[in-house]
Amino acid sequence: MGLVFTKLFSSIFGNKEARILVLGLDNAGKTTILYRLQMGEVVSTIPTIGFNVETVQYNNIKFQVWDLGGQTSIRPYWRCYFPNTQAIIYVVDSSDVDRLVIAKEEFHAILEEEELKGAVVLLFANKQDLPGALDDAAVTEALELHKIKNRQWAIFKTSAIKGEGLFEGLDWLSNTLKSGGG
Ligand SMILES: Nc1nc2c(ncn2[C@@H]2O[C@H](COP(=O)(O)OP(=O)(O)O)[C@@H](O)[C@H]2O)c(=O)[nH]1
Ligand SMILES: [Mg+2]
Repeated sequence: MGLVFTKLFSSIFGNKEARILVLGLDNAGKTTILYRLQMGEVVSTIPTIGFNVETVQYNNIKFQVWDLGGQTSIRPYWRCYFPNTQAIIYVVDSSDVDRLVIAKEEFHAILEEEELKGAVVLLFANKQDLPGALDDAAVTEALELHKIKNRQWAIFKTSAIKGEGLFEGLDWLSNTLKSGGG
């Protein structure tokens, strides 16, 4: 995947600083995806009052990952990470049906953020290998994706463990960013 990543993303942003946020509830599979992409060393930091941010830097592109949900007091600190964000990759545990409502609320709250208004959204309906996992259509409905306005988005079925679907999603993302989205 490291090579694939180079191919897809090396020419998109030129020398411009770019940020791609990988977000979702804890246990969705975000960290697994980050390692799967094999773009470089994952650096883990706890910058302020206790939320963990994982960063992989690839040329001028920063991938940054943290868990949504939980404490509302730390949310204002998230905003430090919003400027220059071209894309959000939102990861859902498709087998965690009980928490889909929370996943939906967190997702739409993020989309409300002023500094993220221009960001393209790629959703991963992850953990498709697990029995009982909802498919992309069911996750689309549960997350009320039809409510997304004025933004390019797409959802892909993935299994981060098996490495399935990730490339297809990133391919869509790079093409969308190339054609001026984000
Ligand atoms: N079966 C299955 N397990 C997964 C998948 N992706 C992640 N996991 C597992 O789910 C757990 C949480 O993954 P992690 O990447 O730490 O989630 P994060 O909290 O979003 O960073 C770990 O035990 C992973 O091995 C997947 O596609 N299928
Ligand atoms: Mg993690």
